[in-house]
Amino acid sequence: MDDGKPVWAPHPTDGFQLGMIVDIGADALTIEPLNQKGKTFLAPMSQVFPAEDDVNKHVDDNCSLMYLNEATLLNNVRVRYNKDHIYTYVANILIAVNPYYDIPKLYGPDAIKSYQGKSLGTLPPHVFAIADKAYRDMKVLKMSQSIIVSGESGAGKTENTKFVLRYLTTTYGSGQDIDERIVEANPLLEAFGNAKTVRNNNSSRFGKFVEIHFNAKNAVVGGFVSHYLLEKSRICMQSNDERNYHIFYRLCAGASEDLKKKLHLDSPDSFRYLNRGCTRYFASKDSDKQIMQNRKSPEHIKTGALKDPLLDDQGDFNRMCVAMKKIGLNDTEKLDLFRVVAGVLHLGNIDFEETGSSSGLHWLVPLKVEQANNARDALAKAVYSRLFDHVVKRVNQCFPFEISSNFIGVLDIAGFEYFEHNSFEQFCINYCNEKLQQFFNERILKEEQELYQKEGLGVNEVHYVDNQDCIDLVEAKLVGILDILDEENRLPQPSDQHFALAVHSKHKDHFRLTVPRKSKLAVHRNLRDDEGFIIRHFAGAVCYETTRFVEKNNDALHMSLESLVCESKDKFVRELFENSNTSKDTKQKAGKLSFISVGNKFKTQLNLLLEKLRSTGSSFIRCVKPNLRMVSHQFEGALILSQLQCSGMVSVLDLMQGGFPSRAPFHELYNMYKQYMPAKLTRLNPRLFCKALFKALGLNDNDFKFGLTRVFFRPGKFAEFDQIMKSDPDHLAELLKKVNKWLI
Ligand code: AD9
Ligand code: MG
Repeated sequence: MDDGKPVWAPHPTDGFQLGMIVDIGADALTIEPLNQKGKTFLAPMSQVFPAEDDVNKHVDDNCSLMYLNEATLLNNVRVRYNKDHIYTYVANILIAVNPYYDIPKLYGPDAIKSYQGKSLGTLPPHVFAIADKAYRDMKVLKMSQSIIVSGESGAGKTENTKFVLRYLTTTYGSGQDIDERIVEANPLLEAFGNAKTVRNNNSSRFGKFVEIHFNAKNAVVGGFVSHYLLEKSRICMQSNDERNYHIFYRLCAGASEDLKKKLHLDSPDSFRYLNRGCTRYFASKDSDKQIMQNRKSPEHIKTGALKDPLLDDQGDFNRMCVAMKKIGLNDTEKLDLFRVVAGVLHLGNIDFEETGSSSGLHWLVPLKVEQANNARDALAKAVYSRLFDHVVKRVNQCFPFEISSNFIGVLDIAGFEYFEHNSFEQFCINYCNEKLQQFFNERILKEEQELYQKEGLGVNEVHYVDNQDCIDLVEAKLVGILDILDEENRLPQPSDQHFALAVHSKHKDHFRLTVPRKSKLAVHRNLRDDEGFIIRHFAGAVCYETTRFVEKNNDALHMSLESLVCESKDKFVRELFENSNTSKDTKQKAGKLSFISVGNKFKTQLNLLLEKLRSTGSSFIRCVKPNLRMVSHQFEGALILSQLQCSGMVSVLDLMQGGFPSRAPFHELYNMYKQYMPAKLTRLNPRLFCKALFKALGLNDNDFKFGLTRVFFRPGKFAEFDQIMKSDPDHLAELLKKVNKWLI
């Protein structure tokens, strides 16, 4: 690298900065920043990268740069972002930076039209191009496709998912209600499953896989939504500056006077579950006390999250009602939903007093005040999560399909999470991300190298860390953390401490697991061994605090409450619980708290999802959050760099640097271009045909390689080739002459 040219060296906030190497030590380089002459610093060798000659140049596909590394990728993404080019390819992977404002015309009807039928790379990078590729692959390969959208909270997953759905239904719809319904289902799902958090004003608190189904003629025939892990703790309690699910506020703000009267609705301040006052009433656990102490003054509660100037609850209510109508919900169904939502709010306002006598609420009395409060909250969570299940089920009924040939599925699920305090929710979501990362590795890295090998290309092997050991640590039968937790849940007196100790004792020497006390990795060294564990994930080490793991892993209601709802006078409420997973086993244990495992249900769902993903062709969209302030035109390099690293892009770049990311089978090229060729040439077999063509085109030998069944192109070279073939008739005419001559 030391050829007198500037290099990229680490920078604490920008990610990388340009500098000159002024000295080379044993394992560190001395760097002089270009913009701070005379002021040198040391940088580890492994974190200094060659820079492109022109650092202001940007390219659509990062693979067409000379040097593929994390610094040139970050720089390319930065230059593009500053010009509103928020999308960038790394071969077939799409990087999408959240612009935090509406870029004019980026998603308009003209844009939608222009991407139709265009192969990847012929137009500027776009989420529409990925959607169209998935569609074309489905059609040509007669195989279902999936698009995996990932990224941290607020990175733009849900917005990009919606663009994919809109693109596919608009472009390849059947012109019937169904197209619109697939798009209009979103406002309803978001009303019940999204909330304002400190990271995103419209944060999805559940994961989803949306399938659009197509018939044999490749037109849209219906859809199906699967959902994962709705965050239940939010229903009863929210952190500072966060809100409960949108629907609660929207209903309070948007319901007609009539409806408000009927449902006894008032302003959100009057409900414990919305004014976040619930912890005041049962702050007996340390964690709750902590939360209470962190809370600001009551004034803050009034002006803060409840009436958020950024959110228009009333307008959103009306928009949601329009969406409900469009997807075919009638007034009764609508009222059913609203009634239960209001019911949850009223439930939250129930207070308990220690009376010593058996008067009061029949089902709840034998408990202490704290226990009764907990039971009330458990009931509220159960009712709301059943309601959410119902909403998804109802949405699925509005775009049914009988015959489907193939589908395109879009996965919108939270990315790797690493907070100051990490609990069961983060544990589950990070486990999920380990599985998805493995799938990504399989598709992008492993299969790629296997293909090179099979085709006899002799490319250097790229090493990447297989994370099967981490996945096993979580999901292996009996010894995996999920099973250890279930075992704890089944004990007569389960405890979070006992669970944490069991995890440590079963995995004493596991490379991926360590006790908080010993770790240099985590800020949580003050945590005791029976209070948590640290897992080394592919994207970094995370310390999980095991307080409440046992409680959060249990989906079962106290039997008395289960009977209460099952005997409800309200038919709709009864139905919500009718198909609940209350097994016979549960019924026999009447009176006791039975156990339904949340973790293992998620594991089963996840394994089904991965099985499905493995049976499809796949595309990846990596969403990136440019800054923590949620504002436009602000590129925080270091923050973005760590997201690119977490998403596994770095190993991809390593692979691409030495590899051939685009390829095309001989017969495909033959079919694609034979119409432009003279008869003499088309009589050749596809392989010879391609050889003749490439020779005649005078392509640079370094740009491609002939494998056994296909041609491989260097980063960015296939699009160039395709361009020449399709768009330049003069050149083509010249070419034909050459080919003829060469054949003779
Ligand atoms: V979370 O994990 O559900 O908390 P997401 O889904 O990754 O998160 P989301 O798609 O909700 O993030 O995007 C956050 C906000 O960024 C949106 O509400 C928009 O205001 C903004 N956004 C995201 N993508 C775009 C875009 N392509 N154009 C304009 C955007 N604004
Ligand atoms: Mg989202």
